[in-house]
Amino acid sequence: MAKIDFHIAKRSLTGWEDECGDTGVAVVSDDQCFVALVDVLGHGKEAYDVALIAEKYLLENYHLNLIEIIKGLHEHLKGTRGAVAALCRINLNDGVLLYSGIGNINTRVLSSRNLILMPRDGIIGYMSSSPKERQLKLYSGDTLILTSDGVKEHINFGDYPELLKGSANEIANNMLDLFSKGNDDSSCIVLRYGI
Ligand SMILES: [Mn+2]
Repeated sequence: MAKIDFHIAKRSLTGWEDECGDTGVAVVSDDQCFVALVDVLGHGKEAYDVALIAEKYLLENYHLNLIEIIKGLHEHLKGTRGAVAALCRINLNDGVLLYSGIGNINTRVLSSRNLILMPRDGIIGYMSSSPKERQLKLYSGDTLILTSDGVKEHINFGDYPELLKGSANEIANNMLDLFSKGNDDSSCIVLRYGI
């Protein structure tokens, strides 16, 4: 089974932990790792409250298939301001990564390759959209990075040769230090595969 190192970093725009509308979930169970990044629309206390609802839903339902999770979360968040989210499940035996995303969360696999996993448009809990699942294979040395739209989207990782060399914790925090836009909550999940 592949070893992994992962970390969730998030910062609210205001600096208060209970005013962050971004949240991340990571669960390792048996030979699988589930990670999800959620960005509730807007920011502040109201967004934080919805983020907690989404977080709880994901922690209770992470074992379902990704499409079911997104559909369930959509129902669960109806009546709220809505959210965008990206979900990944990684099989630690063969490196197969399943991905499904709705809305503006940036999901990348970096290594020798530089892959971007494209979400479908929509807002979970508000504007229904039919989620799609995509599959790819992770190889030893790959780094999966999810960022909310409070983080710059176009990053030339070649300009930051040291960035991907740290632990998941260091990479996630450096991503926010370097690339937070400063006008929204910002968050980043980093998962290093096969270290
Ligand atoms: Mn945002």
